[in-house]
Amino acid sequence: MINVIGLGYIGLPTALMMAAHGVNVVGTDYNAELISTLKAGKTTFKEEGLDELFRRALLSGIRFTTEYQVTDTYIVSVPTPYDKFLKKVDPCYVIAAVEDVLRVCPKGATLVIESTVSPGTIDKYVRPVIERKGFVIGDDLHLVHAPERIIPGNMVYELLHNNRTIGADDRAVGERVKSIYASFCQGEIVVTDIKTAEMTKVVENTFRAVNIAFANELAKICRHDNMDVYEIIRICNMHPRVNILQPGPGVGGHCISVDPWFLVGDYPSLAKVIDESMKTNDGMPDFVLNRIYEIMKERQMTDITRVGLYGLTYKEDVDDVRESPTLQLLESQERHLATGLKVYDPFVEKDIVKNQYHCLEEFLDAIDFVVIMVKHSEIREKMHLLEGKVILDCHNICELPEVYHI
Ligand code: SAJ
Repeated sequence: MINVIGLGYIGLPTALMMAAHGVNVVGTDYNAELISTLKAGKTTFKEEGLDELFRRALLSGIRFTTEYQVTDTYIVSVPTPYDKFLKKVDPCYVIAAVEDVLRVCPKGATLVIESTVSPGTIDKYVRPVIERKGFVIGDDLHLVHAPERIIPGNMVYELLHNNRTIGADDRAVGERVKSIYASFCQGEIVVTDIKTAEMTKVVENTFRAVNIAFANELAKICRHDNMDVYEIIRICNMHPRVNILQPGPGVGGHCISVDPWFLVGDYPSLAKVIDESMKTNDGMPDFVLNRIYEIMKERQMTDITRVGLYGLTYKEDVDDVRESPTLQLLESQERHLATGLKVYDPFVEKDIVKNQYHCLEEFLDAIDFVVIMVKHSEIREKMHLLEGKVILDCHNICELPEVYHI
């Protein structure tokens, strides 16, 4: 039996996927409310294919509880927040979960950590916790790091098809864990050591962050000299060895906007390109705010309350608002002692910011100037509703005439 600890954005789909493929799974989370929602047969966030996977996992007998189980394999998928000021990972939830596993696990159990951690975290924080409790790693307990790689918005497909990395001290243990993941994963599963596995995960997200920063920097250069960044990127990408990403209003989510900072925090004098890239991405919401003021001036608009931000989530067609560029833009506006921007997002049902609307038509009636912060399918399908508005399109998705870009 596998006990998956932490049933959030990664732990839940992983537990469901294993169960749907015949693995005996118990999901544990300390959040009793979340467990009762799952026990009531409801998923806790929106994701393509998740409800169907949930149905299959229930049929296969998955169980949910707040209790840690006595079993031979644990998968820890708890959050790893980062300290914004120190730019370092905070392993407190991982450590707490490991301590709780140690309270119940039998001798010889395997502990797999899926949570993203910075390189060296397992050596520095996890091993000492295990050793302090009197466990001999490799004998009483086997340690493995299997970082998750799935992308919100396409999690179910990527769980099935992505290649995976398993880091283990002992090759045989790595191979055994590989066979568990192979119960559902159709991609290649590489077995390596723990520190390499930690580093690969952070490097993958850093690669994407640096490349998005490059696109954002190009957007700024092109804005400065009135060139069309999208046309330039489109043409450059026709070169066989060029593949530039897209500029946007900022980088959100709990991964790409966070993980690269671990490298800057740990190697401040070495991670120069990464540091600059992260600053470029973090500066994008402010850049958009300045564009809003610039366009208002050009259109002789003075009332900021007639301006609306479309989209609050960190990217399209997900309900996750962590590190969202829209939230960053609103914070920045408040720091300048200004407020009044209206906001709407079809995926955010609760009120989380001021002046938030829950109906697209009402939102549009209340504004003259719309800023497309997130390219949800909804706005792509209903673009005609924006006719007659001043439009700042941060994703180049709007084909109406006279649209402004970042
Ligand atoms: N973005 C751009 N321009 C682009 C692509 C993305 O501005 O060309 C922005 C998005 O709008 C969003 C942010 O970047 O705000 C991040 O979105 P994303 O879709 O690139 O990635 P995430 O954060 O949803 O998921 C990433 C993935 N990592 C990589 O692609 C290397 C995923 O595979 C990881 O599992 C996930 O991080 C994670 O959990 O670490």
